[in-house]
Amino acid sequence: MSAKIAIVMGSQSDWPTMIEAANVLDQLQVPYHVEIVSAHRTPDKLFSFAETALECGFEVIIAGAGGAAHLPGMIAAKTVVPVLGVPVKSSILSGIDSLYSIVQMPKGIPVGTLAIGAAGAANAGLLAAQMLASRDPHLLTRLLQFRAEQTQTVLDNPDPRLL
Ligand code: RP5
Repeated sequence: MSAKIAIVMGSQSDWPTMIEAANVLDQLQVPYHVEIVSAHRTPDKLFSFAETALECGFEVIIAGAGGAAHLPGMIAAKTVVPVLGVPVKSSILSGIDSLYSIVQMPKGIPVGTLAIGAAGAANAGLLAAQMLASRDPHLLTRLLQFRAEQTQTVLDNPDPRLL
């Protein structure tokens, strides 16, 4: 089955964060495409990736970047495929710069912005899967099972001192 989700990131250094999105999709058995696309270092590749995203069959793009994080917004400007932006935690400003760069899109070009760092990447994977699940009953079942297991884990471990 060809991938309907693309996970792109600005740098190899974003992978330890963005692997969280990949791990969630692996767990849910959802195929994905993964690739480094830098807004600043490979701007022409960014344009060609975004311009061909629809014909490639992508239905959601997860884009992670840090610092002056233009990647999600620039991809969103060049495609109508929904873009989920993940602010990667930067070393100097701890990802506040990434968050502000991604979340403050001007009216007309939306980017769905997640939390900074690993939680944001994992949630981007979950959100992307949820966006596909309305047309995939098997995926919907796996998502509901994921939720049920998560709930049960908390219920089974009520004493915080034991973990
Ligand atoms: C951004 O610059 C990347 O998304 C990365 O988060 C940040 C730093 O990149 P490297 O200098 O580690 O390659 O474009």
